[in-house]
Amino acid sequence: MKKSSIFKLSLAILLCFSLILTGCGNKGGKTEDSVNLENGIEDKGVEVAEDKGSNQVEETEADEEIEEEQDEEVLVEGPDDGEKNIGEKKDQSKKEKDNKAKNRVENKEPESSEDEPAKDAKNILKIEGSVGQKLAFSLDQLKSKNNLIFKGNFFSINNFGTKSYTEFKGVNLWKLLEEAQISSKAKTVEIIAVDGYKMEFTLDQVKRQDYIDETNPDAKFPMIIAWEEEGQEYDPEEGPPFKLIIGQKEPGDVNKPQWVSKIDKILVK
Ligand SMILES: Nc1nc2c(c(=O)[nH]1)N[C@H]1C(S)=C(S)[C@@H](COP(=O)(O)O)O[C@H]1N2
Ligand SMILES: [Mo]
Repeated sequence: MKKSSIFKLSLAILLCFSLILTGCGNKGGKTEDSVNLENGIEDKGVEVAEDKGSNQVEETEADEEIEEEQDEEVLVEGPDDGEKNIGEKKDQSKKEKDNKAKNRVENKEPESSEDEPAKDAKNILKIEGSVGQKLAFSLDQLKSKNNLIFKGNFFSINNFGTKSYTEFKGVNLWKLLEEAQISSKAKTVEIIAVDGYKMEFTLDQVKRQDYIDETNPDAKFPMIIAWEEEGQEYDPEEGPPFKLIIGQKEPGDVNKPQWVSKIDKILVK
């Protein structure tokens, strides 16, 4: 009697053991599936991040207009759900910053492996297209244009509605283009950055010398190519030390996305 129950018990244990083993086999399969699934998600995550990155890089005036519309929506929604929007904005700007940091790293990597003279040659501001004279300026050459220099505290709104003031020093873009003998047939001016980010402006927009700061009725700004921000020159190791700055066209104008950092070229069309 005892012996047979021990036998039954060991049979049961054996059965359990083999069930567990089979179970493990299935589990193993599932684990593989879930690894694949995770990879799938990870891949998608990377794709999204890359998409975002390239969107940002290839931001055009049309995109910017979409951003402006989105921003208007946010502003309209604002009073209804203030706190939530603020949270979302913070989250979005963080993502934006992360993306920018990512872009920066990606841009910097190939540079740092190259030799010094090539890097210096890269940091030249070019003016090309419908101009009587193709021009190219080093930072020092641009800084020596005393009669074109403008310094001011620019008010800005970004596409998430964040407002700020930033002091910039640089040259008056329209005066610089006059110096390059811009063609009387020219229609637009495109500002192109080394990362592919670009903004196109009509000639009237570039000529305008009275961009506003919605918070300061006395302030008037031209479009400038800045080399100094908050009293600090841009680090030439991080790319061309030239940034296009524009004030607001009218109150509420989301002007910050129109700024173009690390300018490679000004193309007159
Ligand atoms: N070259 C370059 N310029 C750029 C961008 C960019 O991704 N690349 N982003 C634009 C956007 S969306 C904004 S809001 C502003 C941010 O300006 P900041 O760098 O002074 O914060 O830069 C603009 N200029
Ligand atoms: Mo932005």
